[in-house]
Amino acid sequence: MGRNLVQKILEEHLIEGEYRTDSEVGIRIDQTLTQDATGTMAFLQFEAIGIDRVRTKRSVSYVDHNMLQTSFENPDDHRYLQSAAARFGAYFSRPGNGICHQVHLERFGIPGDTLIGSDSHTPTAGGLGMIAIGAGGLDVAVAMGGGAYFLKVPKVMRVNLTGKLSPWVTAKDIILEMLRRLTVKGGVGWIVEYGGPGVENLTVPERSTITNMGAELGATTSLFPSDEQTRRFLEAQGRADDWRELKPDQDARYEQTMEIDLAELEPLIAQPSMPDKVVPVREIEGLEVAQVCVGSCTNSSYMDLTRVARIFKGRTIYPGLSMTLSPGSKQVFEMISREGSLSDLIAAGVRVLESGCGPCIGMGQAPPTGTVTVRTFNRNFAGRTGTPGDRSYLCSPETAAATALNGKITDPRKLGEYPLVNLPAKFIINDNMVIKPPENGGDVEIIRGPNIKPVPRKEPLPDLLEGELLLKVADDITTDHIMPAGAKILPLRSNIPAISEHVFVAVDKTFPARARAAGGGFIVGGLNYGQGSSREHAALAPMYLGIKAVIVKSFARIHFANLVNFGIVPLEFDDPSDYDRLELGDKLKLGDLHEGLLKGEVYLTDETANVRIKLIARLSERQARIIKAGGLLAFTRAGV
Ligand code: MIC
Ligand code: SF4
Repeated sequence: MGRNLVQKILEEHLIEGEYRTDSEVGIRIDQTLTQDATGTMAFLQFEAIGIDRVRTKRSVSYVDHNMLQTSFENPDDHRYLQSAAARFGAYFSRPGNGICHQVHLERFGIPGDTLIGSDSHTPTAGGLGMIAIGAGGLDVAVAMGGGAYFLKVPKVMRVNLTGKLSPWVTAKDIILEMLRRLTVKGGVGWIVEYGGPGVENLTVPERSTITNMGAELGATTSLFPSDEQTRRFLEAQGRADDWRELKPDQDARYEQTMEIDLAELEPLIAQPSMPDKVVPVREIEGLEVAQVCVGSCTNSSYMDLTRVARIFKGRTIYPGLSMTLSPGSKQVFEMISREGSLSDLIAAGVRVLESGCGPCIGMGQAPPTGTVTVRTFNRNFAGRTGTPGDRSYLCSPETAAATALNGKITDPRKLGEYPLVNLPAKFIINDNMVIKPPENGGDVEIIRGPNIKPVPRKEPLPDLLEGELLLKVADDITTDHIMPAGAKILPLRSNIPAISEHVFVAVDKTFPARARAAGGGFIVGGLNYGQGSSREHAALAPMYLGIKAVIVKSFARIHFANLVNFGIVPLEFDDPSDYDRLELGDKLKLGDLHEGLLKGEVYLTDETANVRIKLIARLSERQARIIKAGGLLAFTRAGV
C-alpha cells in the first residue's frame, strides 16, 4: 500500500512509538520557532530545563506580536529574547523584520523537515512541504533541547484540487470554502494534505495562506507537495539548495478524500465571530464598513500587497473608512517600497503600519464602537480586535480592497480587470535583521526586566481532587476567551501572577477573584474547548489560580496538550448530556485519579446534586505520568 506524504515525512522523523493512526509517537524536530508573546515563557522554561544550547538544526526566536511599546514590559521582553537567543544558540529575528510565519517561509523553511512553533499558525510552512505544527511554549522548549515532540498520529485527509481559480477568486477563498464545509471543529485529529492538478497553479505564498488558516479548522497541520512551484519559490529566495521533491505515492491511502473544483469558487467572507461562518461576499454586499485591515500571517505576502496597491493606484479610500496595511516581512515591505507600490498605497490614504501582527492580535487599531471591520486575517473571535461587541469579517485582500474603496462590503469582481501579479523571479534578500548566535554563547549575559517573573511550579497530582465548579461555559470556547490578548494584557505574558488576573474576564469578570477565594476548583465546558491560539498562558494562568481539572464535551488539540503540560487534569464526559447535570457552585470530587488516569476512566461525584458521572481521560501513558508528576517541566527535569 502506497504512503501519503504525511506518513513519509513523519516516518522519516520517527524516534519513538509505532506509526499507526491514533497511537502516540515521538518525532525528531529539525526546526523550532518562537515569537515574543509566547517566547519569553518558552525560553524561561528552556532555562528551567537546564540545557546549555539548543540541539535542533535551527531554532529562530522572532519578535512580531508585542510591538507597541507603551511602557517598559514589551521592550524588556525583546531584550531578554535577544540575549537568551545569543546565550542558547538560537537565531534572533529583530523587531521590524516581520511576522514569524512569513519570515520563516521566506528564509528558513525546508521541504520535508519538521518544525514546531509556539504559535498556532506554524502550519504556514506546510506551504513548502514541511510538517509544521503549532504547540505550547513548553513543548517547543523541550524540542529546542533535542527532546522528541509527541503527538497522536492523526488521520490524513486528502483534498483534491482541480480546475483553476477565476479572476478575483483567491487562495483565501479556498480555505474559507474548507471552513464553510468542515467548520472550526472539522479538522480536529486530522492533517490535511492537498494535492491534485489544481495545486500546480498555486504559488508557495498562496499555498501558505491555505495551510496557515488550516489552524482554524482545528487540524494538526496542513501541507502541500514540494514541486516545481516550491523550487521556483526557493530559487527566488536564493535557496535552491534547500529544495527537494516530495509527493505521495500514486496509490497512497487516505482516511478521507475531498474534492474542490477551483473554477466553481467565488469570493467568500467569514462573518462575526467565528472563522467558519462563511458566506459568498455577494450575499452581504452593501453592509457599511468603518475599518479595513490588510495584513497578518495569512495575507501579507508580496503578491497580496502588490495586488492591493494596483487596485488602489490613483484612487482614494472611502471617506468614512479607515484602512491599515501591515507588510508580512521586511522583505515584502522593502520590495513594495522599491517598486513604488508603497507610494500608491500611501497616496490612496492607507495607514501603513510596521511589519508585524499589529491589529490581528489587537496591538492597536481597535475599530469604533458598533461598527463593522473587514480584515484579511484568520481569526474574528469576539473581542479580539480590542473593541467590546466588535463585528469582524474575514476575507481576501482583493475583497478587502474593493470594500475599502466603496465603504461597504463589495464583491471584488465589480472592480473590472484583475491585476495580474506574478511571483518575482528574485526576491530582495537581505538578512541583516536576523542575528546569528555566536559559536559559543556560554558567557552571554541574559538581560531580565522587572516584569519577567519565574515560571510557577506545581506539586505532583494528589489522588483525590476536591473543589467548587467555578465556571460553566458553552461550545467553541477559544483561548482568547480564556486568556485574552490585546495591547493591555499581552505585555503581562512574562508575568503569570499579573496575567492570571485576566483569566476568563471577557466571560465572567469575577472569575479570577472567585477562583482565588475558593482556593481553586473546576471548569466545565462544551465541544472544542480551547480552540484557537497556542498560548500556554490559557493553561498556565488557570493553573496559577488553582484550577485542578477541566471537564468538557471535547477539547481542541493544542490546549489539551497545554493542560497536560501544566498538570491540569483534562477530562471528557462519557455521556455529553451529563454536562446539563452540573451547576455553577456545585461541590465536586474526583477520586482514584492515579489509577483512573492510566486506565482512561475517572468518576466525578457531584456532592451538591448527589450524582456520579463517568468521565474519559484520553491520555497516553506518558501524558498520565506527566500530570502525575505535576506537569512537563517537573517530568522533563526528572529525566535530564
Ligand atoms: C494568535 O494568532 O492568536 C497568536 C497571538 O498568534 C497566538 C499566539 C499567542 O497567543 O501568543 C497563536 O496563534 O498561537
Ligand atoms: Fe500574528 Fe495574527 Fe498571525 Fe497570530 S494570526 S501570528 S497574531 S499575524
